[in-house]
Amino acid sequence: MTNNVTLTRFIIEQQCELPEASGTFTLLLNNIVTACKQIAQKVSRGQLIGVLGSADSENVQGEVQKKLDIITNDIMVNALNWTGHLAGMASEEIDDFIPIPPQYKKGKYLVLFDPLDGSSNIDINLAVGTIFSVLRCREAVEPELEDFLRKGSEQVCAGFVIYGPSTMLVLTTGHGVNGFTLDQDIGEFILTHPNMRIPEETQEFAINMSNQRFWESPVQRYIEECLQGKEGERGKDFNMRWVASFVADVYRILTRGGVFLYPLDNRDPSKPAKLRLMYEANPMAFIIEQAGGLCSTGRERILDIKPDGVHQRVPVVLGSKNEVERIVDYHLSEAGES
Ligand code: AFP
Repeated sequence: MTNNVTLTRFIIEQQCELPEASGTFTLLLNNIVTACKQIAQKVSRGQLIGVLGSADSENVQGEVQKKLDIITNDIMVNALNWTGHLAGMASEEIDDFIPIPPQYKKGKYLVLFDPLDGSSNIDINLAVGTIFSVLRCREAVEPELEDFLRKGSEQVCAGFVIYGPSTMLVLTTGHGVNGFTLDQDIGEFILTHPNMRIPEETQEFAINMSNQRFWESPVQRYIEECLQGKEGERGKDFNMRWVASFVADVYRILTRGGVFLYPLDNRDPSKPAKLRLMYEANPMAFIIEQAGGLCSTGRERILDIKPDGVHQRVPVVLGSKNEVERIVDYHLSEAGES
């Protein structure tokens, strides 16, 4: 325990180190965190308040929505739209970006979020989470789509809250990565994991093996070498994990290293990738790089991608630096580029 530094104290102390800071960002972050506390309460109550199961509707991705997908989306929108800090929002659950209602003052930030990542796990009581990304926006204008389509390297903040055995917030504003545990008794996030760093080496990979026949050859090669263990090319045995909840797999990698792959696959040519760039890959890439790891599509740095849509999907390879570099090398050498 680090002498009970609350999130509020932590972000105000960070703000004090930035002479140009107006305090607006600190207030915005506090609003986002308050929304996540409300989501934590709904998720933990589960069937006691009848929020599990399907909503019998589809989102813009054509995916069946869980009741909690809709409930958590509404919590995020209603916790942020009145604050006067935002020019607009975007959500996995909503087709177009979300403008600020005319009765509220607009601000200079955009927030993009997946309100409940891993929601296919909610009915089986596995960890799920909220992922958010904060961008700056042109001031005193109605935001347009182009204002949202910024490279991940332009994010001013990224974070996620994992609703697991503990409710934890992982946050970066570009000055390292810090983890906070929700103290349910006082309703405050407490700094418990300062300066999180990812080991450069690992012996643990995360991938959905059921898609193996659809992968490109560099990924086939990498996973095959891992499976060959110490008798094979790698000379060491590997362990495998797959939670099918991005926040849970990423949090594990932040705490003990590892490599996560959701690669391109040719299962459905209309959806060659699964994870969404703007509110899943980009915020996680910012966090992973700030913790000393790497995040790539296999061919290019995620944070360098110029988005062409709010719901654009990308292949993701992230985690321990040396493993990601190896996987990228396999992709580039196959293309004769390394
Ligand atoms: P859901 O939010 O629909 O559960 O999707 C979760 C997710 O986007 C990401 O959190 C997981 O890493 C990935 O999908 C799991 O995908 P598979 O179910 O295809 O393994």
